[in-house]
Amino acid sequence: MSADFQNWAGNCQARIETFLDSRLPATDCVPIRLHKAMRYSVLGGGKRVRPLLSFAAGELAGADVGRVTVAAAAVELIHAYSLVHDDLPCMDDDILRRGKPTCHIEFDEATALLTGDSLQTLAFELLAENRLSDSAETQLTMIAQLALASGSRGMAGGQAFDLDSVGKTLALPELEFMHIHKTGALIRAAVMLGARCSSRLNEAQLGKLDHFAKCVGLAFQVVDDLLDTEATTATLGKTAGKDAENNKPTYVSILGIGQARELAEKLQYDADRALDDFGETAFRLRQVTEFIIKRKF
Ligand code: GRG
Repeated sequence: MSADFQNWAGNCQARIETFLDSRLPATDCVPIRLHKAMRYSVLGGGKRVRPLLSFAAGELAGADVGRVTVAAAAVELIHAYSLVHDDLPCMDDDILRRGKPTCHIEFDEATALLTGDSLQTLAFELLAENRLSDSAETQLTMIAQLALASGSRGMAGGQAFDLDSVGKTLALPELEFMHIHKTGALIRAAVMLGARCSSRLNEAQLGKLDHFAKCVGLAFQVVDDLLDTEATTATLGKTAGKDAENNKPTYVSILGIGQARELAEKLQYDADRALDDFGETAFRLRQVTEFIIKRKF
């Protein structure tokens, strides 16, 4: 990645870290164990891919960076909650996340459950108590969009489909349906909330951004499946090879490594085409897409 992108991404990551640090309850605030677990699960780790997408979409739309920071933080909190719950014994039962013990290993299962719940509600608290748009109606649309993306018709629904698919053979459209919900819905919300912090884009432009985000969401998952096969636990900071171990259908198990890599590149191409009308204003979104496709962890 270019030095310019690394510099920009580093600034975005620092901004989101500082904001989350300031809004997560302090560890001397009761209930202390829960607040420690929340901070443990959110701060000091992760690639912050979803916030990067929000910031890049916000830049394209000419949005106020303070507003985008709130929206990006809300999306990241939902993401962090999903990881904490996904690692629980009743789901993926994992012991390593972001290079350290998962929340329920470091604390306990009940605390991990409450941590996920509390991160989720904190996300909506942030969206409700900060001004994100000049239009109150748009702000409500943003809140509804994140709720829809997170719930049973979005991420949680995709997770239910995923749990149900263990040991089964899925056709490619079924796998795509699962990932459009499980991973893609939140990535779409990250892009759209960032863009909606400005009122400059019309519905047709928002539609193009949404199509871009859909392609990127799927590409993210294809690359995730490839990394689960090709990368090591040390590089990923989470247990590698879990999909095959758990007998889960993936893009690699269905297509093989070569075709899965080709699919990721085709999705990157489709994502880029969706941005054509935005010209140079979309260059950060193109860079974040490149980062998602080329990442090694
Ligand atoms: C428990 C409601 C509920 C949902 C869980 C998204 C999800 C559904 C689970 C996450 C498990 C997982 C490994 C999914 C595959 C794609 C994914 C979201 C990977 C992790 O995201 P990254 O790579 O993680 O952005 P970092 O740590 O960089 O933030």
